[in-house]
Amino acid sequence: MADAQIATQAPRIIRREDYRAPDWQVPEIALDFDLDPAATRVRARLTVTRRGAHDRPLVLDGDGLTALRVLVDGAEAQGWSMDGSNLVVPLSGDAHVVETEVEIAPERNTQLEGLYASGGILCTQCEAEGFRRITFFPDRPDVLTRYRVKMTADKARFPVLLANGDPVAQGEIQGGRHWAEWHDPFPKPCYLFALVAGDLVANSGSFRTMSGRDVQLGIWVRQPDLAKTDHALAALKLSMAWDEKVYGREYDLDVFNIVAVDDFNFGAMENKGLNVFNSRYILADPDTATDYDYDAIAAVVAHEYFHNWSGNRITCRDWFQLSLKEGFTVFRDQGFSADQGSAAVKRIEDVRGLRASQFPEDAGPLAHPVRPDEYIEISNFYTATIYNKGAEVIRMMHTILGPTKFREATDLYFERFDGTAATCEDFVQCMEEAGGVDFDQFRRWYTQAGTPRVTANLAMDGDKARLTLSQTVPPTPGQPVKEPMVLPLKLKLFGAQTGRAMSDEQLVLLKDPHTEIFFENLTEKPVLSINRGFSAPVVVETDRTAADLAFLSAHDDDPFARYEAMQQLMLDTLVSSVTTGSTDHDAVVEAVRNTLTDAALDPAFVAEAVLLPSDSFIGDQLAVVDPEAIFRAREALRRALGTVLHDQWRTAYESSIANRFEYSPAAKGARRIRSVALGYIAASGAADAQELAFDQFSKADNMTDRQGGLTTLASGDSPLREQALEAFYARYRGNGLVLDKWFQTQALSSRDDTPEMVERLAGHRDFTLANPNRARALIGAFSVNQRAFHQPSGRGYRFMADQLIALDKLNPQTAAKLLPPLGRWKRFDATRAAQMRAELERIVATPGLSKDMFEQASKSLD
Ligand code: B3K
Ligand code: ZN
Repeated sequence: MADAQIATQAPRIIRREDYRAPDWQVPEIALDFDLDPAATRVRARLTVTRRGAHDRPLVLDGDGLTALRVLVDGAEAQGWSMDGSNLVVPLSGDAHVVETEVEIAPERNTQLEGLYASGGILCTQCEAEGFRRITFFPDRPDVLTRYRVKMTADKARFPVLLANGDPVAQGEIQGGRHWAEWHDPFPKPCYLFALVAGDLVANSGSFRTMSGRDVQLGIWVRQPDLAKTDHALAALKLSMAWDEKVYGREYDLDVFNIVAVDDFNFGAMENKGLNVFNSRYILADPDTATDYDYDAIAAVVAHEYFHNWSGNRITCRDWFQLSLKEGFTVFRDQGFSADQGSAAVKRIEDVRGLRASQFPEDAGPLAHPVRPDEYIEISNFYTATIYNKGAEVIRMMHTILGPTKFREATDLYFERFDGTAATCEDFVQCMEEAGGVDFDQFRRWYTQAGTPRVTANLAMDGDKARLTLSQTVPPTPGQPVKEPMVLPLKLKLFGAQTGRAMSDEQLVLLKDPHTEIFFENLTEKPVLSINRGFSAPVVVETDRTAADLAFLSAHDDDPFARYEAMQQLMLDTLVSSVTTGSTDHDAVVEAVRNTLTDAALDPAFVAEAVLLPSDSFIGDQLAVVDPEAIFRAREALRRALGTVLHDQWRTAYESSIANRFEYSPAAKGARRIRSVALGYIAASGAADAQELAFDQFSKADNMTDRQGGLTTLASGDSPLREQALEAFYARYRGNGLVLDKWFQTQALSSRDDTPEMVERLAGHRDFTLANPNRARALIGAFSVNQRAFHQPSGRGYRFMADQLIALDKLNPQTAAKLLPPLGRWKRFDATRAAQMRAELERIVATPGLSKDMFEQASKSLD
């Protein structure tokens, strides 16, 4: 671990308002790597030019580096010094060549930032500030540089040497070593630098761009994984074609390589021409990957590819602008995925994800605007707010402008800012100019944190109706008072008797705190369908009755709104069970029956629509979360649904049995409804449910069905449970990605003994904190298992804090990312809150805590 990462007393706060353009630019760099896992020599030759009239020295960021040599224009540099971990070089002229040499030890890099080793592969991760752990450099995204990279390594251990751009030369030298040189013609910030050295093989392909250039594609993995790369390669080609068709953007280099590694802090990284991926987002075959995995692989491959324009060709001026590339690129990958299968199901999944991760973030101690104003550690800001709320903000602009003007606006943005480091403001201005709109007030989406709440009440008066809309934005840390937002709300009225649409869908831009909208000449009582397609990322409260919601769940012509009405009906029922003890399940049961027996519906949609809201989403609706009561209420409703609709679940289960695995939207939908039906059959307590699950588990020819069976068994208490877990372990013990599922499935179990079981699993021989996927599979999954994590004894909190303290010593970034569930103490009763706070205090008091963890834990205590 590098000492420089350790927080001193008061870590420095970086503020957006302090932004200043760089003093020195670096138009060119030549890097020379003498690669060795234990000791890698890095020589850097920077051409630097003074920017503007000033006499400030060149300051090069470093983190844990010792300068072995510093040269200026070929001679030993005079008067250079260290300022903390940074190298300061006084320069007299306006242009110089500065050379440095350092030595680093990739195999000892457990933070997985900078140059590190993963399973015998040497690879890099530089975003956001990892390049400074490789060499001295102005490590900020507004310094754009052309890179020439030479790598020399042992040929037997590292036969493949890759870097950004195109390969330009290679050769052999004595002692079994070889070298390769790559050149990237596109100036880029250093966070997009990458190199990989390893014993790798490629699944190769090619893509002809719309202007007729052929691009060589390679998905690089270790030999045994080669057979699992076809899906990723196919997804890459689809993404390249989609970006041409939908955004008019074509790839710009002659090669595009992706490398998969097992140890990675997040999903993947969009380095120019050389994406590095967490292997879980590349490797797939039917035996080891679920449909969810297949979809996620395609989405992440697309996301990283799309960054080539939204992120790389146009990058961020500073890290406060992170959502400029991330929000926009998530919006783009969502569009891609929607076009590959069911757009409605994709929207449902995305909204569910937003509610599961972003809404709680916006309501908690770590809430921050889409464009934050300050941070201590930028790695903590790769959040659901920056990514997913950021994507919703782009989506709202798309909704307001309409597809044609939106495309004109993105064309303008790409043309105007290509090759530069831009800001969120630049993007919004392009939207305004091309769209002919005024986004003055809309900009608050970038500055105000918190999820807006809308109330909508529809009152009937003769043949007229009045819709009253109000909005508020709750206070968040540092922002006690909020201004009204611009909320694009799609709405429509349906006749309660006939089910007919009574109006066209209209887009209302709610800008004021209160607005009234009138409807005339109504021939029957209307039912309100609002925020259709989830047109604004807000919470909507209406005075709609259970009957209204049941009606919409059966008759709305927007599939998302149908889903939403059903969710609201379920949520209202569950909240009233928790708060009043009511056990009236009839409205939900009948609505689910209607959906389940509606032959016109896509089974994939049905499977989503009949799922109950999660424990934690139910908790989010309550003033104080009562995990036990929520769990009981949800289980009771599940049992009622399982029992009353027993025959329908059996029919759904049996009619969705496929004979052979196929990855198609229809086959995926069948598998999805099958596992959902199995869950309800088990919830009914049917005598044969566990056998049925075991049968599905044992006979499955694909991981989706196998894991579906295992998930049901893992929450049950039949002897088949242990048998299945053992069989699964024995079958996949050599496959890390599948073992992650084994850990995760147990951590998500609804059994009473899950906390003890998770503690035992943390001592399992296959558990390690050194691998981020494994840490997330056990600790991350456990922390979102609401009832288990919040068990009244507080042992879940203690366990979590112990694990986070241990992980922080190895990998601060991944540890800090896992902290938020422990920080939400304000949402719980006094006893739990005190226990959670005590663990947060223990974390903050840990000697040598990273600044990553310090920021997350100390902010959570406020
Ligand atoms: N840009 C990277 C994320 C980097 C995270 C650094 N802590 C992957 C992505 O969003 O595409
Ligand atoms: Zn991204």
